[in-house]
Amino acid sequence: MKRYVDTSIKQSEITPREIFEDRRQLIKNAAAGAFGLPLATWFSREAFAETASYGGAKLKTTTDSIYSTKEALSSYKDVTSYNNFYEFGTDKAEPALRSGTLQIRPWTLSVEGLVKKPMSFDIDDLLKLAPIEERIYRLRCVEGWSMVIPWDGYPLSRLLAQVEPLGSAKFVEFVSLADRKQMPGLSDPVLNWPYREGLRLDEAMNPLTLLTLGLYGEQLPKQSGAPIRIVVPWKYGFKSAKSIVKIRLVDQQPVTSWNQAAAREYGFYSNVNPSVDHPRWSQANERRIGDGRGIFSPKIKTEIFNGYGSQVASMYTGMDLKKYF
Ligand SMILES: Nc1nc2c(c(=O)[nH]1)N[C@H]1C(S)=C(S)[C@@H](COP(=O)(O)O)O[C@H]1N2
Ligand SMILES: [Mo]
Repeated sequence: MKRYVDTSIKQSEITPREIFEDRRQLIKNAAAGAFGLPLATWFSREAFAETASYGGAKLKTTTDSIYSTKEALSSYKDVTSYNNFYEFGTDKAEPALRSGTLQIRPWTLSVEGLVKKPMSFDIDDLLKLAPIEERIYRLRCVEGWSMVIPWDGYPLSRLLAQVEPLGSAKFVEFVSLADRKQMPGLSDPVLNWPYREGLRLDEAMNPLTLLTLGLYGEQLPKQSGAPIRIVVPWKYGFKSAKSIVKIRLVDQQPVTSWNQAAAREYGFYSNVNPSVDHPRWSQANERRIGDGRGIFSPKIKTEIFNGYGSQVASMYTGMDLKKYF
């Protein structure tokens, strides 16, 4: 695990976190059975309560099953405690432990660039802009694991319609918040901050691309990208930018943080594709996290476009997916 030397954190702020980590160790020991069964169940409920307390208010959602998978859900606990959110550290446990400093109100999302009507939206207005649907999507991380998550949001196209993209707009750029005071991971130059991602305009307009405000029926927990993130289920997880503050419509393919960090490893398209290996590992299989089978979860075969081919493959006809990986 990576160690942080973060000079932006005052001594007074370190102490509670260390206490918290001691407590986690206690909970881990308990979960491992060190204190016998009755206490172990109490401690694991306690661990759940601590991650759950990051969650926001309840959302009123409708269920639109045509976009949802019927596979077993990854547990709320796994969805909110095994995360990639490098602004809060590179270890999977760190976002849940360290994102408490993120300020999610007030929050403004600006939508600008090649649009007829550039607009800024307050997060509480975005919650009311369109009916919120619950969609159960697979999320496949480029690292080889996946989860099944009930996301709450509405198609990004609903937001883009408001600003009226110009004919010259060809791509959409997403920019995440980058504030050292709120995000301790920014002291690590592992990525070029702010976190930036992008899609081609037709990908952004695809009905699967979800402007995401919640999960499991509540507003997004901080570690999941509160208060607003993108979810693009047919692409590797890193395309789904968290805690975004800006959406820009542009005429050139935007520079993205992961592509900038290692262009050979993380292409702009990054469509899930079992037949295009990552330079350092195979992408043929994945391990499903949080389906209740723990470490006994068998490897499953990764599907082209993460199983969403019937809805997205036509956007790539004639494209060499090995070249445009
Ligand atoms: N801003 C930001 N967005 C991000 C990341 C990140 O580090 N920073 N990690 C990405 C990666 S690699 C994945 S797999 C998903 C993980 O989403 P989850 O933690 O909600 O499962 O978020 C993506 N979005
Ligand atoms: Mo990822």
